[in-house]
Amino acid sequence: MSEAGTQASAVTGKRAVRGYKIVVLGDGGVGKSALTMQFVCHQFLDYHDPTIEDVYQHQARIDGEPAQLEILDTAGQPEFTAMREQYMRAGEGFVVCYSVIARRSFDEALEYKKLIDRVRSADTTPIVLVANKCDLEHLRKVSTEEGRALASQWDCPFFETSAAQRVYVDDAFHGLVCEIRRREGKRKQAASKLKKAKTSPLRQFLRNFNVRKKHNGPLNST
Ligand SMILES: Nc1nc2c(ncn2[C@@H]2O[C@H](COP(=O)(O)OP(=O)(O)OP(=O)(O)O)[C@@H](O)[C@H]2O)c(=O)[nH]1
Ligand SMILES: [Mg+2]
Repeated sequence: MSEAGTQASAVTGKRAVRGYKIVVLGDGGVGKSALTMQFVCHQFLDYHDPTIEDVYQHQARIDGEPAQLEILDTAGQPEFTAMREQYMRAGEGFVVCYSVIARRSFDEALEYKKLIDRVRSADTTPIVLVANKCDLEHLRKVSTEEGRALASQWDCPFFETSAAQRVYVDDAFHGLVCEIRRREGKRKQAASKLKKAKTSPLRQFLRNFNVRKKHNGPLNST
């Protein structure tokens, strides 16, 4: 069993575990449900039952820190995509998937990213790019280099996965949590810098100086 499954109960009850709202996106049939099922239940879904919307809860220990993941497995089929903008607003991080055997799904991944950027109007949304079905090498239509180049353009981690063979599945989900934490850390650092700047010795000096001036009147007055 992987680290994700075994260490979950060890952290329960000690202190509040940080929750992460994760959304799995991508074209129909790329393997979103299969990846999610492999990650959460260690089972391969070997048939295609188009998803409308499913939510999974999963506890894991990621980089030594406990995490409670709420994973939303979304619909790739266009007839079920009415809620798309709502969950794009609610999600904290996104697993954007395509299939290495379907060129169209790679183009669709770009469309999903555009939509995320439009809905969230920020370039700091945590994302991982996932190229699934890498076990089907003989049917490959999208090269590893193309995936890597796209991820570098998006400034996000990239994983080639196989839900069928459980290749890099945990890494992709864990990678997203690390990405959320990294960006959160950056935000906190920036906020604390700003706070420090507001109370810098120079600001303090100027504030005191202005108070003195108010009390004593202008310095050159006689
Ligand atoms: N060989 C192989 N087949 C896979 C892999 N992942 C998924 N599949 C198969 O691809 C088909 C579609 O998988 P799903 O997980 O249902 O795809 P989905 O993205 O959830 O599809 P929608 O819910 O319709 O959006 C199924 O028959 C899976 O068994 C993989 O890594 N390798
Ligand atoms: Mg599905």
